[in-house]
Amino acid sequence: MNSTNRGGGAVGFALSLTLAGLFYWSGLVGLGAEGARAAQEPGAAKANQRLAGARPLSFVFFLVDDMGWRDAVCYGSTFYETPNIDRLAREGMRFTEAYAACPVCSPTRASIMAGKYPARMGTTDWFGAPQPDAMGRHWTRSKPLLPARYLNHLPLEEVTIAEALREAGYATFFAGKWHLGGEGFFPEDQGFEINKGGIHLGSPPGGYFSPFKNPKLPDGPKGEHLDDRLAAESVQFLQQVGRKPFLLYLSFYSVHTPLEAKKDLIAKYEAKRKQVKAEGPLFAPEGERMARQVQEHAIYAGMIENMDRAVGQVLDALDRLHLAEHTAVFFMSDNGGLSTSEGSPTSNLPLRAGKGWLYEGGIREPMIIKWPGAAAPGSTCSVPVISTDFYPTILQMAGLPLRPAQHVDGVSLVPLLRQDGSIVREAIYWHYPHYGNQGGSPGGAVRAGPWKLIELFEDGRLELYNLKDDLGEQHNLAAQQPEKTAELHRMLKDWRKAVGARLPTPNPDAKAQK
Ligand SMILES: [Ca+2]
Repeated sequence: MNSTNRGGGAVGFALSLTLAGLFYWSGLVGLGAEGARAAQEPGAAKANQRLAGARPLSFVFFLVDDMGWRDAVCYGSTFYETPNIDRLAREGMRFTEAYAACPVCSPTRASIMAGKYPARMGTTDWFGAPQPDAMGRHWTRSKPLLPARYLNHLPLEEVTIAEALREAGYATFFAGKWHLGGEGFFPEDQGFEINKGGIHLGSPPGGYFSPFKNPKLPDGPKGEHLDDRLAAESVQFLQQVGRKPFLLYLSFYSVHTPLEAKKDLIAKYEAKRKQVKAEGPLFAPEGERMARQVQEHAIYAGMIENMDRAVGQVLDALDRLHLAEHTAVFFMSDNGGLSTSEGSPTSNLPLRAGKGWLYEGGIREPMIIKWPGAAAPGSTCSVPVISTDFYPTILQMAGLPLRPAQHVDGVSLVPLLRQDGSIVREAIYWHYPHYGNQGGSPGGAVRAGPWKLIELFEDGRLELYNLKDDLGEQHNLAAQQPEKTAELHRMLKDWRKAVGARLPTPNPDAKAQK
């Protein structure tokens, strides 16, 4: 708002005490010391909230579309350039084993909003994918299974994280890709006061350059880049939000197809590509597809860098407006990098496969949380976590009461962020009863400790991997470890029953299998 708010609650409180004159300095010192103590103690968010005039924590959530686990320098990319995401990692905690709830878009998005597994809500495929009774012309029409029917919107009955924060007095702003339902189910129907560009579609209707052809985002000057526009809208929101706590949810359309980037960035990475000396082949077989093995796609690299710049514009605005110290920043992608179809622009190596697959390349994500004064800058966390966890984490960070009946599949990450405790969770589960456009077949998976079991529904095949020894999921241990395999399979089946997961059914039009 203005410079008198620079010091946050302590200064505001102290200034109000100038009216009382006599107690001005004692008030300032007393509150400052208490605030400092509270910031070092567990539950500091709650303690801070109790301080008269203390400023509640605000939230910025960056959700990138289709960004792979290794698509940032801080996650090991040597081709892409991501100085702003890397800066965020230096200022916060970087999670190395963070998962999306699904290997495709909408289900993961729903899991963030609701704190529930997609299987529990029935939102198991990307919204717009063909339903089982509409497979007539689909490429999977002769496959052994008909996919499960899925719900094609996030139900209004779900109290989203945006609704929970709005009820608590937060300003709520959405920009970018929604893909959680159409008319009646837009961001403004799910707790966001402002919606810039969120519609039913999963890719930008006019591509990445204006005219955007987006009914929720007026076209900009011809050629304006969508990332730049979404960042500018976000910055404008920050300039106008005043002292109200806020949720700014910047959900990039990038780096989803269509593969389009600014000319100068393409040229930059075309030149860089010529210097890349790839060891081994560019592509290797993955099922019936070929998976990219080397990051060297110039357009995709340009998309990554442009998205990263947009992240930087918002981070810079937080600094410039003196909001950064009161704002937690989240960064995540909704599914793995696209490596087996639609141009196969990235490689997720050392992870196997990519978007649309239950292997790690499809579900393991870059994930960073910056929590000023609480999460150690530059720290990392290797505890497996999942996109359902954001909901209770944000509530606890804000000092708001948890809603366990809502975020039933989430666990608050606050003890991990504060490095003063651990989280209790038996396992993480996935259920994708669909044929992915990227070549994956219907299946489910469970991760418990280092173990991961994948069940493929077409033939009931089970694959067991020890991720500690075999991050690339190259050695199926199911035959060697029958007891572990049976244990995890039982857990997966019990979980499916508990959440009411829908299964695929035999396809009467299936081609006879050999
Ligand atoms: Ca996606």
